[in-house]
Amino acid sequence: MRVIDLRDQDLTRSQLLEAMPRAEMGTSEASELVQPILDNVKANGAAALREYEEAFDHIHVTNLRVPKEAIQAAVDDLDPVVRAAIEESVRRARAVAQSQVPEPFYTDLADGARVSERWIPIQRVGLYVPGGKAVYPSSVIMNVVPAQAAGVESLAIATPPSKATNDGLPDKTILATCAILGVDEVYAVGGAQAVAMFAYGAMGTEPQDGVVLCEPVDKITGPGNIFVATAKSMVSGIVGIDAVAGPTEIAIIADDTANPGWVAADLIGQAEHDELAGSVLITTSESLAEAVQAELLKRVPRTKHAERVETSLRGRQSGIILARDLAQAIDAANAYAAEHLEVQTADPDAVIGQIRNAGAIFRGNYSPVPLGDYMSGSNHVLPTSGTARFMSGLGVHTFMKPVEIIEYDETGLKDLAAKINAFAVSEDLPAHGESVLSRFVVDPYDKETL
Ligand code: HSO
Ligand code: ZN
Repeated sequence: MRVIDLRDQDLTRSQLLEAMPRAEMGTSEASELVQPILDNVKANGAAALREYEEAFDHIHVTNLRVPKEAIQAAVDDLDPVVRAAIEESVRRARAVAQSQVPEPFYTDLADGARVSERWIPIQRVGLYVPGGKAVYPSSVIMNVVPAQAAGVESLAIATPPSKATNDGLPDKTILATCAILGVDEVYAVGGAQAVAMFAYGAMGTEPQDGVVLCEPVDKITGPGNIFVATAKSMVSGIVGIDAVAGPTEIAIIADDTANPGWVAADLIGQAEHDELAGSVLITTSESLAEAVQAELLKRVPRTKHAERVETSLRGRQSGIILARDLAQAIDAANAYAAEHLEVQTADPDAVIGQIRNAGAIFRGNYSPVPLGDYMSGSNHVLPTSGTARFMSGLGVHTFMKPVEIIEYDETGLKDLAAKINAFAVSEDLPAHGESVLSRFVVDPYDKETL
C-alpha cells in the first residue's frame, strides 16, 4: 500500500481528500440507459420486466413473483449451520432495532400550548437485493429487520433470478433468509427495472401475474450496481430512497499497541468486496506501518480473492497515513469520514470521544468490521464516500418519519394572537392574522375595532 506521510505537514480537509481520494464510479452515462427502462416499465408493467430479464440476464421468468412454496423450500433445504448463523444475526439485529424505536414526546410551552411528536412508520417499502458477484443474505437482514421493528406494514423484496441455478428463481440463501424473516412478497426482478417496478408499480400481463403484479412502494432501500443506483436517484422524489452507496471502505486508527496481523487482516477483509474498495490505515507508529505491510505481503497471496484484494489495496483509494500524533490521526479520520472506522489504540475511548465523522465505529481489538457485517446486532448499511459527514447508517428511523402535532387551546392561542397578527402583517399576509383573530374578535377585517 502506498504511504502518505503527514507527520511534518498540516493539510486542510480538501488537501487531505485529494491525497486520499475515493474511487470514481461514473454514474452520468448510466442515466441515459436507465431512463427508457423506467419509462417502459411504467407503461408496460410485467411485459417490460420479462423483456429485460430476457435481454439482460437471458432468463425467461415465468413467475416474476416468487411462489410462496419456493421461498419455503429454500429454507427447508438450507444448510443448518448457515441457518443457525442467520438466526443468530436476526436475533441480535432485532434486539438492537427494538431499542431504536423512537418514543413520542411533547413539549408544553405555556398554558394550553403543546407541541408533540409522533413517529409514523412508512407504509410500504421495497428492498432491492443485488445478485451476481455480490449475493449478501446479510444485507436482507440489515434492511428487513429495522423496517419490521419500525412497523412497516408491507415489505417487498426484488432480487434478480440466479444465473447459477438458471431456474428463474433468485439465490436460494436469499429466499431462505426471506422465509426466516417472514417476508413472502419476493420478485425475481433485478436491475433498474426492479427500481421502476417499485416506484411505479407494475400491472400483470400473464395470468400468473394477477391484475396487479406489484403495488408501488413509498420508499426503496438496498444497495445495487451502477444501474440500480442511478435508477434509485432518478425515481427519488417520486418515492423515498436510502443513500446511493459507493464502494465500501474501512479506515483503521492504530497505534503501536495494535496487532499488525489483525490490522492487515481487517484491511484485506474490506478489500475483498471490490477492486474499488478503500482500505486506509491511519497510524502514529512507523513500525506498525512496516509490520502491517509485511503482514499484507504474507497474507494477500493466501486469501481466496487475492487478485481483487491486491487491486484494491494497490489502488489510489487505499493507503497508509502516517500521523505525528493521535490528534492528527483523528483529524485525518474525521476528514476522510469512513464508512467503517476501527480504533485499535491503547485508549480507544479517548479517540472515539473525538470522532465526529464515521458510518460506524468499531472499538478495540475484538470488534472487527466483519462482526458488524454479520452479527454484532448493529446495521451494516452505512454511509460511504465521505457522506458520514452528514448521514447515518440504516436503522429503524430510516423506515419512520416524525410528525409534529400542534395542540393549542383557546388560552394558548389567545396569548399569541396579537404577535401572530403582527408577524403576518409584516410579511404582507394579513389573512394569516385574520385566521387567528377571527376566533377572538367580532370583525377581524375591520382593523379599527382590533
Ligand atoms: N462490509 C459490507 C457489508 C457486507 N459484508 C455484507 C459482508 N456481507 C458493507 O458494509
Ligand atoms: Zn463486508
